[in-house]
Amino acid sequence: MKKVAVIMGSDSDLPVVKKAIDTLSEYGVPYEVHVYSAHRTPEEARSFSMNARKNGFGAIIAAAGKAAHLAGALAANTTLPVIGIPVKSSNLDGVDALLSTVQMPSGIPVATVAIDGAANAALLSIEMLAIEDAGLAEKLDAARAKASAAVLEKNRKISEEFNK
Ligand code: RP5
Repeated sequence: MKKVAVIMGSDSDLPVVKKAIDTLSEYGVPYEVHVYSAHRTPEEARSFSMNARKNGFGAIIAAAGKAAHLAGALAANTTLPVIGIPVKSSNLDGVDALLSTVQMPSGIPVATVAIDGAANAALLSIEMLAIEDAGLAEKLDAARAKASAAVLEKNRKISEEFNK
């Protein structure tokens, strides 16, 4: 199976990024986690994404806050899909990072999830790997079925209480 790269701009992003790591672990998807900053370690960030495909990665998750250009900088050097997580790490509550990450000019896409949306970033990367992996697709289907059943059970309880 291809690996997923989880890159964060700073170790201060880890509490958010942890949900992505946990989700990848739950699904048994192999991953690597690194701290590479687009502005503090631009060479390392560039080198990682340039070599990511040949190093066995299938997708890259990039988490950054403030003037968040990490996802775009990684996307500039690879044609692997890059998923950006805008991190809420500033006085602007992550809106700065959201706009920086989502507003990529044409030609270099970054699929952007919600502010601090690390679990969805991991799920999206898993869906990408599941295009060619039936076992992974089955796990995704099972998780959706479980989530539906949980909501229906909540509906049953609420209906019992209020719809007499
Ligand atoms: C961004 O600046 C990082 O992704 C982090 O969200 C934010 C603050 O970084 P630190 O000053 O905590 O290292 O580059």
